[in-house]
Amino acid sequence: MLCATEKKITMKETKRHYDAVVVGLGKTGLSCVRYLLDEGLDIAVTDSRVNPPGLSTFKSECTSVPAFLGEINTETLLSSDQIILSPGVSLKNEAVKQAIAHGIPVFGDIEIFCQQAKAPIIAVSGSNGKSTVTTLVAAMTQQAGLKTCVGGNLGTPVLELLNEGIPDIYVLELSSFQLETTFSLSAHASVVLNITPDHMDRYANSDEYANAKKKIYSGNGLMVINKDDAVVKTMDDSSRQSISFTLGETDKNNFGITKDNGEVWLCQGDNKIINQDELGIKGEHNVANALAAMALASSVNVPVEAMVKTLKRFSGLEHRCQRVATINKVNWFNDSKATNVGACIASIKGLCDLGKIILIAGGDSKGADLSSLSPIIKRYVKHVLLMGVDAKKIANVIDSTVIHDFVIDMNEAVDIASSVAEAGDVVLLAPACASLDMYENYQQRGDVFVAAVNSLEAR
Ligand code: UMA
Ligand code: ADP
Repeated sequence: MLCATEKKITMKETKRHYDAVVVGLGKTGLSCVRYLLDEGLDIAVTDSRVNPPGLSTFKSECTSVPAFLGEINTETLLSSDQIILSPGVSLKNEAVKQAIAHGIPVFGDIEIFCQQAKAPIIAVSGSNGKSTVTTLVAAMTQQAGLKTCVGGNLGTPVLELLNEGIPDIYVLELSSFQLETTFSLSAHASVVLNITPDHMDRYANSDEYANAKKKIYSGNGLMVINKDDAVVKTMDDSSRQSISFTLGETDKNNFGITKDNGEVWLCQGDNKIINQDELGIKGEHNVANALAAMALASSVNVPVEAMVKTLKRFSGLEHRCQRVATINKVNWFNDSKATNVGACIASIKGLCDLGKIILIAGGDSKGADLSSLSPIIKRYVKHVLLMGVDAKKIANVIDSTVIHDFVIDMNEAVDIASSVAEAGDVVLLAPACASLDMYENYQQRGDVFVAAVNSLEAR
């Protein structure tokens, strides 16, 4: 795989033969193109979009590489020795299926990385908490003096990390999409943080989604297991080395919680490590994230002092349950990254102690079953403001006792929230949906929310 062919085949453009074809010209595709050109391969790219995001950079950097845009070009795929698939494209894509049927190897950037990486990998997956835990683990290993490279689904395509020299450790966030096309991963330590339904527009059922995530445990490294998650627990393999975390009492060398005189401690076995109140990140789900991060960091002997220092200092990533403002005793929170039902529920549970919630939700539900939102909204939410393509679908699961309104955009949502909020209430953007029907990404959605809230302050 991935060798430059010695013979040069000269045919007409449409009939050419390629060493590799890159499918998708987003961040990943562009990083693959650069990597493969550096390896001296004869390549082409194809993308179903007419104007994919990486196009202008590609045009300026790669003048000799043909690009087939507007559809994933079957003929181009069939004229290649191998296909490098971007995570945004499913293995079930018709053209990709045809290539697989012709015996052409199809894999992703993570697979190439696994074959080339010369340092151990800590790998993080799960439906929610991936970015938080990946960032925490990387901060802990750095704090312990280990040269750390961090990337993957978090944002930096993994092949770019190979340009940074050999570190002591790679910390990678891996999505189910990336894991689908990865075959050689044998991480030093890995975790599936939790499984709640997501991306049901891409998977036939939740088993298929969970099985993609399970691939993170391939190989023979340390398995970090969430004992509180029914699906993750079944992934544990008794023939392998494993360590667990739980929000309950713990045992032996595992990570969990101990309650002492009304205080809650995060522990390893009997060893109290940090008081919950000292964590920079808040909410029960973040206690689980902190425990998972410590379990992973312990696999490379990060000292407890480095873990504690990191957990005190790290107050969370942007767009994840961030307090934006307090106006007239109403707290405004941005959790634009709550792009699925599980994240929205965690968000509401994490903030419900502060006051009654006015929830801004909606967008593209990605085919999810939204019914589990119903009881949590009924219990903690007094008013819901709904936007986006699946606004009606959410409205259908809201109990009739909870007021809900449809809004055209974020400004209207913020205006209505501001007019109905009373002192002590919480206004929470936690959409339970992807943003792509209305915004470029979740960051832009969060930025628009923050700007609208700030404009209230200025009035
Ligand atoms: N697309 C097409 N046609 C194509 C190729 C892509 O329509 O031919 C669409 C996809 O369906 C998707 C979008 O374009 O909606 C982006 O896909 P991509 O594969 O080009 O994405 P990249 O820009 O390469 O970014 C990817 C990850 N995106 C996805 O998996 C959709 C980024 O994760 C990741 O940070 C980046 O690689 C670097 O590793 C983002 C994400 O949304 C944050 N991930 C999903 C999630 O977290 O839920 C899995
Ligand atoms: P991911 O990278 O998996 O999307 P993030 O760390 O970016 O996860 O968090 C996204 C959102 O998911 C958070 O704002 C929060 O609402 C929710 N969340 C984070 N950690 C957890 C967890 N352990 N369990 C459930 N929900 C979580």
